[in-house]
Amino acid sequence: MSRLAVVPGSFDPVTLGHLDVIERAARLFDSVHVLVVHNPEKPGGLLSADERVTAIEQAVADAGLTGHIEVAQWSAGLLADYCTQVGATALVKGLRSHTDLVYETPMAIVNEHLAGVETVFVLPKPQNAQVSSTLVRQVIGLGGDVSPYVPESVLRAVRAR
Ligand code: COD
Repeated sequence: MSRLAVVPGSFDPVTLGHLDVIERAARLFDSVHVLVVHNPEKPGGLLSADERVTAIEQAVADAGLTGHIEVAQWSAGLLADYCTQVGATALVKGLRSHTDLVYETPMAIVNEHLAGVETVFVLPKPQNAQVSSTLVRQVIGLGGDVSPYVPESVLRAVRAR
């Protein structure tokens, strides 16, 4: 049986930490949907949903990960409903610290309850563990260099603005 996993996030913008998680998910599952989800707790932002999708698609291609990875977006409600709609059996999320685990645990329990979907947590490489989209947005906003933290596709999207 073919196993599909969803890697959800705000991805504003996608970082090398996110890519680390996506690569691990791609190694563990037959196919992966990277899902740009509207997070009402994080309004506004750097890139539009379409720009986030494009940046992820290009980063995945640049990393040679094409084949069994699709990038999509979802703003129609519960993440659990997307998983049911596409037949995903797992969500893959990254843990940077115990704070992420505290934030993610209730969502993992509710998603299992709502859709029977398991949440699989993966740890990034140490050099990616401190990277966050929030940090990247702050550095960009203050005119700094984010090239150590994001894929080339994000640098292109920011330059194009
Ligand atoms: N290393 C490893 N993992 C990382 C890194 C890094 N450097 N940076 C981010 N991550 C992980 C995060 O821990 C998270 O798992 C994922 O990548 C996405 O991160 P973000 O910041 O892009 O996205 P968030 O945290 O805003 O998450 C948005 C979601 C929509 C995924 C989240 O809010 C969610 O799961 N919502 C569920 C909506 C829902 O259905 N709610 C009802 C019941 S749960």
